[in-house]
Amino acid sequence: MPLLVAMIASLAATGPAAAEDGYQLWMRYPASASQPAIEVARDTPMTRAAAAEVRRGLPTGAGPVLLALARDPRLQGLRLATAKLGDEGYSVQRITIDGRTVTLITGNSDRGLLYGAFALLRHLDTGGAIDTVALTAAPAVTLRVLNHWDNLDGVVERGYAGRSLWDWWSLPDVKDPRYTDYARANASLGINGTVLNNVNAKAVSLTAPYIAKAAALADVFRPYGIRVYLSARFSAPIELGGIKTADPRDPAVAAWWKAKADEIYRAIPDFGGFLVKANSEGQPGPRDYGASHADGANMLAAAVKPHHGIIMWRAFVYAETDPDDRAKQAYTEFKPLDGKFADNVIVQVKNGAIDFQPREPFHPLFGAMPKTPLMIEFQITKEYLGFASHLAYLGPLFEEVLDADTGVRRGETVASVVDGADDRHGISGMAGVANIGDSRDWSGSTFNQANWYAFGRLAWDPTLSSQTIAREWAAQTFGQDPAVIDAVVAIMAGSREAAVDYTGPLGLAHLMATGHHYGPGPWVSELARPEWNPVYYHRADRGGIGFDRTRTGSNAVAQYAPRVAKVYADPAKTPLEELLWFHHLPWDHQLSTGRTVWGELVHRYDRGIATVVDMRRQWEALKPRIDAKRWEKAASQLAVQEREARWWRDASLAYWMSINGLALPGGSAPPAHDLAWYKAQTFPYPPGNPQ
Ligand code: BDP
Repeated sequence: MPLLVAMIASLAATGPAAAEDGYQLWMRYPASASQPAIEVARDTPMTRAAAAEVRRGLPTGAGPVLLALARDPRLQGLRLATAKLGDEGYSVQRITIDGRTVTLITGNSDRGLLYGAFALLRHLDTGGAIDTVALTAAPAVTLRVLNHWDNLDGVVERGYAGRSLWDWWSLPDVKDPRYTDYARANASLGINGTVLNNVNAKAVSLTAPYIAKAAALADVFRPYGIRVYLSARFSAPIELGGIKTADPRDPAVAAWWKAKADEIYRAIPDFGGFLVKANSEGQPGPRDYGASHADGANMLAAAVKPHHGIIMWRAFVYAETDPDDRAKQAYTEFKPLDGKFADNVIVQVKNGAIDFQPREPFHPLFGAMPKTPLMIEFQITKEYLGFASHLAYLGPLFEEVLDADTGVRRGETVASVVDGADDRHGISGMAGVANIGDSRDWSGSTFNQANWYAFGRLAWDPTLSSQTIAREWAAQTFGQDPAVIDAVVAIMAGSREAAVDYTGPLGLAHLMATGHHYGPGPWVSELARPEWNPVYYHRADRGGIGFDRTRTGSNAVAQYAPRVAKVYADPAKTPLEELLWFHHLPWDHQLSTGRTVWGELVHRYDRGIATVVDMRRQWEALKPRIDAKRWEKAASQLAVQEREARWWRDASLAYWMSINGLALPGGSAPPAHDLAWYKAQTFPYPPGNPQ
C-alpha cells in the first residue's frame, strides 16, 4: 500500500517576476497569499516536481489538491474511469473523500500526475473555475520531441534566440537552474523528449566527456518526464573507433555501435535513442556503401534495442547526383523501404517535400508507407518566416498540414497517419526544430513562444485548432482580459498568411538569399547544385512562372494518392495557395479571383504588407494593456517586420518585372529601389548561420 505522504507547503510560493521580460513564458502564475494544501500519495522525484508546480501556481483559496495514482486504495470506492488514460493521460476532478472535497489529480503513472498538474494550472490560468474542474486527456502521439540544432560551440544552426541553452563547457559540473525551467516549460505541454545536438552532428558528442554532459542534463530533465536523445553521426565508428568503414553491414561497425549504446545507457539508463540525418546535404550515411537507409537504421536500432531505445531516421534526403525534381526524391528513396524497418525505428518526415517553406503541400510520404511509423517534423524556429523578429504564428501552418486529407484511405489525414492508430504502430511521434536559445525570453520574442507552445499542444492533441491554442496561450501570456485576448489572437491569426504573402505567394517557395536565408534572393542562379538556386524553384521566364509538377513536367503529383493527384494535376482545381508549386502558368493566365497570375501575385504581395500594417496598428492599440517591456520589444519587432516585408515585396516585384516585362497593375506602388540595389545587399554575419 503506498504510503500517504502529506507534503503540505514547504516551499515559499513564488509570485510573478517584478519585470515582465518573458522569462516566465506562459507560466506566469499569480502570487498566492496562502499556501495551498497539497497532498501527494507517493513520494517520487516526478510527483515532487508535480506538487511543487501546483504549489507554485495554485491561486489563493483554490486548494486542497490531492495527487494520487488511479490504483491508490483511497480512490477505489470512487469508480473513476481511468483505464483509457493509458500511461501518460490524466484526469483532474473534484471529489469528496473522507468527507472532504478536494481537487484530485490522477492517472495511471507519475507522468499522468505531472501532466495533470500542469493541466489544472492551465485550466485556472485560462479562466477556468476550480469547483467545476473536469479535465481528462491522453496524448495521441507517443514521442513528442524537440530537436535542438545546437552545435557544441554554442552556435545554434537556424537559431535566432541567442546561443545554445546548453553550456557544454561547464557541464556536467554546473547545472544551470535554467535547465529546470526549460524542463518545466516542456512538461507543461507534454513534450517528453529532447534531442540535444544538431542533426548535422559531430562525432565528438558521442565521446565519454559529452556523454557525461548529456547525462547531467538527463538527470535534470528526468523528473519532468523528458528523455534525452542524441543526433548520431553515421561515420562515428571511423572517426572515434578507428574502423576503416561505417558500412552498416560490417560486423565491426555494428559491434562498435552496440558498445557505444551500452556505454551511453550506463550513464543515461532512460536514454531515448538516436536521431540520424544520413546521406543528406553532405552527411555520411549507408548509401556511401551501397547499403539502404533501412540497413543503416536497423543496424543502429539493434544497438539500442536491448535498452528499449529507438531510432528516429530522417527522410530529408536529396542528392546532387539525382537530376530528378528535389520534391520527389525522399518519396522515391523511402517508399520502397516500407515494411523494411525494425520495429524500434521511426522515419522522421518533414511536413513538406522540400524544406520548411512558409507554405508547402503536405509530404507525399504521409499515407504512402503504412507499414512504417512516420514521425512528422516541423520547424518551430523561423528560418524561412522572418527569423526572430517577424510575428508569424505557426499554429495555422501546423494545423493545415495535420488536417490535410492524404486521399489514401477514407478520412485519413496527415494527423491520423502520424498518430499511427490505424496501423497499430507501437510508436508515433512529432518533432519540432526548437526556437529556444539563451535569450532572456527563450525564443527571441514573446510571440515566438506561442510557436513552441502550439507545437507542444498539437503534439499532445493534433486535433486541437490553432485558434483554440492561440486563445489559451494569449490568456496565459497576457492575462485574462477578453479584449486583450481577442486582439492578440486576431493579430496572430493572419500572421502566417501575411508572411506567405510577402515572401512567396501562390505556392512559390525557396526564394530566399543564399546560406543565411535572410531576405529575398529570387534571382540567385549561380550556386553549384541546381536545387540550391531559387530560379530552380520558380522557373520564371518571359512566358510564365511556376514549377510544372504535372505529367508534362516532373510528375511529382503522381506521388500523391489518385484522389489528391487529380486535384493537383489540374490548375483549375489546385488551391491558389499551392498553384505555382504544381504548375507553370502564363503571366496572363486567368484565375478564379478575376485576376491574372501576375495581377494576383502583386495583389498578394500588397495584401501581405497591408496585414502587417494592420497588425502594427492593433498592437499599438494594446499599449495601455500590456506591460511596457514586452510591449516595446514586440512593437520594435513589428517595425522591423514591416520594413522587411516591404523589402521582400519590392525586391521580388523588381525581379519578376525584369523577367516578364510587365507593368504593375494600377494602384500598386513601384519598388523603392531598382533591382540592382536589391541584388547588391549583403549581410555577412546574420544569426543562425554557422560560419
Ligand atoms: C535546412 C536548413 C539546414 C538544415 C537542414 C536539415 O537550412 O540548416 O541542416 O534543413 O533539416 O532547412 O537537415
